[in-house]
Amino acid sequence: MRVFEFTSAIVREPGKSVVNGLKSDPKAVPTYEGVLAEHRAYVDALAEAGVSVDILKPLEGFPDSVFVEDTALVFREGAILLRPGAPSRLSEREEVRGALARHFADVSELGVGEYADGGDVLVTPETVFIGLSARTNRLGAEALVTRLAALGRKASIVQTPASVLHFKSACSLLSDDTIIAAPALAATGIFDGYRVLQTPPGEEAAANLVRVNRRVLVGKAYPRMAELIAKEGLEVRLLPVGEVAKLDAGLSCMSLRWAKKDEA
Ligand code: CIR
Repeated sequence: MRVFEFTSAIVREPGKSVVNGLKSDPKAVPTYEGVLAEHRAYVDALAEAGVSVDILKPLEGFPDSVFVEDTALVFREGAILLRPGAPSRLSEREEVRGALARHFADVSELGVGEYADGGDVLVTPETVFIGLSARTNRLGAEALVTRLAALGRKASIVQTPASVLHFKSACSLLSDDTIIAAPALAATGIFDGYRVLQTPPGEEAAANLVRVNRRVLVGKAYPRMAELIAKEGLEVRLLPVGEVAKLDAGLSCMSLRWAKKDEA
């Protein structure tokens, strides 16, 4: 099952309120124009990679809603509406419900008390890793295992390193059997059986990259990571992420990606 071949994506344009998004560093203040420019470059890169992008309207009431990845999991077989773990983000799920219904016949959802952010979920061909974190609780993770089984996916509950917000802040899938991981996560052994490429020293945040078809979207600030990916024979598309990084976000957070049946 190829899990990095995508025909379709949902994104949400940032609102001006994005400058009030959640962040761990109070001194890091992004600008609306900066986030908007990074978002536009990202949408262009998805389109250039052959993905058809559904762009949802900005939501001023939800500063973090540009990080649409945290609201749902999407597969060619169907979608799962999540329950984001940050109180200010919980109702973002209601705002994405309509878009999911437009694209998927089968949409299940997490129930009351079952919290999970999409940023804590790494999909590989064999297993879906669900990282417990400050946003994803055990009830949510266990409920997800059941919902994923209904879509024919095996899942495994793991621990997100305490140093990062989301599991995928520290890892991503590069190919069917290759995972990019920050050293702290690679050292846990949870990816035993996969080929693991570690992020170069000082470029740990580069772990949040996105493989889209033959292309890999990589943060512009990570030249050594880009070099490593190019050596793997994949096309690198460098993207600016300095402003979204101030909101503890990266490239994967800004889209929901899937392959439509019979297209990929
Ligand atoms: C948050 O704290 O929820 C946002 N400021 C950043 C979300 C990043 N999402 C992701 O990594 N999937």
